[in-house]
Amino acid sequence: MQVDRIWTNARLATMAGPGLGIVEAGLVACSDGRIVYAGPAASAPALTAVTVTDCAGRWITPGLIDCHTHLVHAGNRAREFEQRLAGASYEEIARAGGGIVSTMRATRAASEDQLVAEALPRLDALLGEGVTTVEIKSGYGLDAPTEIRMLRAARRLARERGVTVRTTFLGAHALPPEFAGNPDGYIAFLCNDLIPHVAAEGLADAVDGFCEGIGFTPAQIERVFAAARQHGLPVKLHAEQLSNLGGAALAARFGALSADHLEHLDETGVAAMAAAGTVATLLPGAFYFTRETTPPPVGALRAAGVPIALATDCNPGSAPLTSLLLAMNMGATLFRLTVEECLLGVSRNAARALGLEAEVGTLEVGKRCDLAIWDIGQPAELVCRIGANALHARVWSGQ
Ligand code: DI6
Ligand code: FE
Repeated sequence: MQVDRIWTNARLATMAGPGLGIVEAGLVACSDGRIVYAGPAASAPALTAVTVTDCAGRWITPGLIDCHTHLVHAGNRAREFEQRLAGASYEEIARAGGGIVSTMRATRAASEDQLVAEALPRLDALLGEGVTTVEIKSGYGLDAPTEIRMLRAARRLARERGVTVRTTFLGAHALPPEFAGNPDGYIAFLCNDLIPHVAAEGLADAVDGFCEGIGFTPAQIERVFAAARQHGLPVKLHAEQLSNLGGAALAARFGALSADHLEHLDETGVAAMAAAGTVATLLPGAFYFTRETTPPPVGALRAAGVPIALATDCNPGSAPLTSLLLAMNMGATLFRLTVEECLLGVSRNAARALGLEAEVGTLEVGKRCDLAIWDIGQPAELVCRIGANALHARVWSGQ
């Protein structure tokens, strides 16, 4: 068989199971940007390729997937970081007009070019660790022009770099000043104007919300989800981060791709997610940065068979984090996830949290040839080490 590229002499963690799907003496072959073989070299068909890369025993995993980020935004909130060090809480700062609304002001003032320029170094930090797919949310515009500009900037990032971008509309992130005292009016604006517009322009691949005391109520989120469904968009939700409002169960009722954060998730929520096949996306960077003390109920999620994903939550307020490798380390140390759970959480399960399980997330025939090639002796090193980057090479779509 004639193919475009072959990687030989590699050890594979295919993430296709069982466990990490480990293959010693493995080989990956690619044609037209797709994997045409991934497995033991000894069982491969006879192959000829234009380019053959000898991996010299290095490990190959699927390209990593960061399935929850707020990568596109303007400015930073280092000042609030100092306030929190001096004792103010995340919620107090938000209620005093800081927090999400302060990033909203900076983002509204930024052009699309500026948003792209500010996001690129953050994106490059992720790509430098082997990320090949990234989800990017809106939610710092909170008005029509800026929400649309954020989503366009996110789509543009995919043309600036070799990376797959999935965009998520997060209009229901915070209440903008124009609607002070009128959250239901803002929700009506989202449902009647902005979601139809964003859907018609093909700017969003999913719809998200922030279901929280400082965000929106389950009843308000339900209206957003109904509008998303009407326009054929899947949903996901920031749920149970600071308190338990039953957001995860609501999301599950709408067949959500994922419910995210989940520190205060209860058994009812776990059962609803398990029944709906909703992925639990855990964000240990936000847990760490806000100095949360209640970890998500990992044991209950595990017992119920809920797939677990891990992401950076890269945002200027609660997780100024651009390292998915560090997110894995925190998932293990802070949430006691196993190495296997961490690695599946940034590959196969992260793909599922984006509805991309048929496309990416494992080394399997037919999937996009997105690879991360690592200078390591065993996969656990990717989770164990802090501040190290063992990436040797990154391949997106066979390139
Ligand atoms: N939860 C979070 O952790 C981020 N958004 C959300 O809904 C924080 C966003 C910010 O503080 O800017
Ligand atoms: Fe978030």
